Amino acid sequence: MSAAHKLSSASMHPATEHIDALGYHVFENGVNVDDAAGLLAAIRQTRVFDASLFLSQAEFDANPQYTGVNPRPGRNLLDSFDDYLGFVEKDPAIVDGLTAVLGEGYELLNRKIVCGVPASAVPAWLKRRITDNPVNNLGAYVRPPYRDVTYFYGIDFHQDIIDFKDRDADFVTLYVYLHDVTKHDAPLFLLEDSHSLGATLFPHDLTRRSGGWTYSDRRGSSLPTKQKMLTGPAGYAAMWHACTLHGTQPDAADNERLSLRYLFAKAPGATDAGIDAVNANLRGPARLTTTRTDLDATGAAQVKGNSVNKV
Ligand SMILES: O=C(O)CCC(=O)C(=O)O
Ligand SMILES: [Fe+2]
Repeated sequence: MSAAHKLSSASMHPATEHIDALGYHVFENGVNVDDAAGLLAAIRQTRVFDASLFLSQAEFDANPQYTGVNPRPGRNLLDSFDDYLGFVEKDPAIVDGLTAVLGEGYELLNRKIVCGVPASAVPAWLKRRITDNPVNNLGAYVRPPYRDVTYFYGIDFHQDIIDFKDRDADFVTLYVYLHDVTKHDAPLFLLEDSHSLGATLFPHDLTRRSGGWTYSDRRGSSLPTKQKMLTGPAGYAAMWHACTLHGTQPDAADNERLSLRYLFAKAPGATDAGIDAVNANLRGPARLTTTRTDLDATGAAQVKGNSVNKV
């Protein structure tokens, strides 16, 4: 932890310390690997993760819909495995870490399956259309019954608060890998300490430097940030602050990457949450009224360009 950061002794849990100092925390033992493999097999039973996921160009162009294309209550494949999810949601180390950071009574805000779509599964017409878009969430192009999972073909560096204008960064993202993720499986890239400038507008101001990036908040502060690649075995679990910059490159492997993505928030009124101590150390705001400028009024990309693909 840098000398500039101060946490009260009540906040001295490794998960809180790591999120304060670096913006993320890796759970040393992950979650049960056999349970992760079992869930992965069950997910793979539901569909083939290939080009059959997608609308044809003519079908898409007849009526382009860019919003309402993500999992939602009633159309969320992960919810159908509710009975099975104790291996994550009740794992003692996960519960302990979340309780330290978010306080007793923390809440599940959102959970879903994320698929990193392999290059081989993306139709050529679609690849041409989306190359270098900053956010390649493919939901708009996916056949409606399959929109119970979120599909990415890379996403530029962003903060997960991007989806929560007018909300404080009082939540964390928990990611769980269901199979081994190497550098070839579209691993998450995190920018260390990037949370410390608080919430900033997407697309972010990042300039490449050796081993990482210079990150500016466009408010007069900037910092050098190291890039951390999250690779690990099945059951690997990590969580990060809502202002921690992270992204993925398009999946160059032959196989899809299937992961679990959870958002957990502090309970209203919790007084014992480490996140409050972390946020007191931020050098910028913990919330924004506008979080992104890359979309037009229909939700289509109106900005091209992408940093994470230049890593
Ligand atoms: O899984 C990915 O490819 C990136 C996803 C991500 O950053 C997110 O879901 O917020
Ligand atoms: Fe994210």
